[in-house]
Amino acid sequence: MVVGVVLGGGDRDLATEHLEELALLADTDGMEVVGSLMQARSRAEPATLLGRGKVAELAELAQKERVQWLLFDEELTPTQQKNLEKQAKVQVMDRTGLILDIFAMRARTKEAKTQVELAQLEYMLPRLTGLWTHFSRQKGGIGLRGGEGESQLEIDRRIVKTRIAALKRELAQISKQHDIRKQSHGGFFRVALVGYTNAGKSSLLNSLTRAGVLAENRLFATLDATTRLWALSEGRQALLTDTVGFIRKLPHQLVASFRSTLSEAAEADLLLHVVDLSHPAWPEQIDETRRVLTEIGAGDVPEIVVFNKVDRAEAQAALEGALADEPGALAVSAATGINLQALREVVEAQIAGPPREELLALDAARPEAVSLIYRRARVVSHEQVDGVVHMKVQGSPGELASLVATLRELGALLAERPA
Ligand SMILES: Nc1nc2c(ncn2[C@@H]2O[C@H](COP(=O)(O)OP(=O)(O)OP(=O)(O)O)[C@@H](O)[C@H]2O)c(=O)[nH]1
Ligand SMILES: [Mg+2]
Repeated sequence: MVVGVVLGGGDRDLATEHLEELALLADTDGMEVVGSLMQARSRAEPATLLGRGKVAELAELAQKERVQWLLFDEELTPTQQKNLEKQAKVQVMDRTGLILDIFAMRARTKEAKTQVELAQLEYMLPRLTGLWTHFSRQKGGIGLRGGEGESQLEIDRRIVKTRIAALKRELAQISKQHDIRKQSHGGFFRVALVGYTNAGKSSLLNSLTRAGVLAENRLFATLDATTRLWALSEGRQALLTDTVGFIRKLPHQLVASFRSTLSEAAEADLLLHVVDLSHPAWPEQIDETRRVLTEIGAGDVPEIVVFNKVDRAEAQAALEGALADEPGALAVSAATGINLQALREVVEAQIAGPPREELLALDAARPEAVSLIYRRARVVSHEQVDGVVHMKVQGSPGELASLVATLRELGALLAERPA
């Protein structure tokens, strides 16, 4: 059963929409939603979020409907969660816990699995109390004899902390290997597909590059970044990367542990921000996506909004207003191919783009890098101070991006910033 709380005269329609999304998350996690309940309160009850009467009502409903989980859209403190479980006599999880569970279920690669486990343990650590027995049950061996006393708790905490440290080391190792792999992007212009979960990012990657990645009507179908070569006109190519989708209240533990996967967006030359225009909450989904992009350091990467699923009637109805709201946006359908050629052209124009200027600092002991710059961009100024060559260069965004990438690969670049 899904439960929502509207606090202090908040927007009820919005809360209903969030509750519907929570039900969709539950479905993705393999649960069957048997009912939903919404309560308006002036403020949260510190101990139980809801009032005593409402909790009793929930307990009764849960028993009648043989509910196994109460899912709260509101974030619960560890204490609230414990108290609710005790009083409603049924397991309680909040949106964060549910999202973590889905990620755990969907993780396939070693990296994704490590990232999810880290996020789960970070989430679990403050919730490890005598009453929170899921962990002891899961790991079997920990609770040796019944007593869930103070010392047992401390042992559990220590085990979790040790594991967290080990996972962090493992991830650091994996991300080092990533860095090596990333350097070999060969100076290609890099485009990343970003957006709310289920917007159609993987479908677009498939339609544009015949990638054959999994696309389905489930939340978080994609947990790993997939990169494919994207053939543009006149034999030119760019790299197109599919990324993990975002959602409202994406757990900060996940954002932190998925940093290396999410960095694909921060390091791209261009973001295609895919939006499901047939979804009633598309404006909020745009805001949420931009919020996460800022959080992961991708806020400054140029973005093209791509309204997807325009083959659907709901999207058609919203189209005119949406295009007026988001100047520069494009409406496409990954499913039917509408406007995909136009999307290609817009990206090509972006690669060619109006000329930009960059300031580059290079090691003066690398003259071959300096001459490379003269061959690949227009040099506006050039001076040398204390063994460092400072150059101001001009070129299209695509040219500059691939030039900078090449200089990095050569190990000759000391610093770089827009002029
Ligand atoms: N009608 C229609 N459906 C589409 C279109 N593009 C994608 N879909 C459907 O939308 C659902 C989600 O598509 P995905 O490509 O998996 O979405 P995603 O953004 O990769 O989602 P996550 O990986 O979960 O973040 C699938 O059922 C697709 O078939 C489209 O242009 N039109
Ligand atoms: Mg996907």
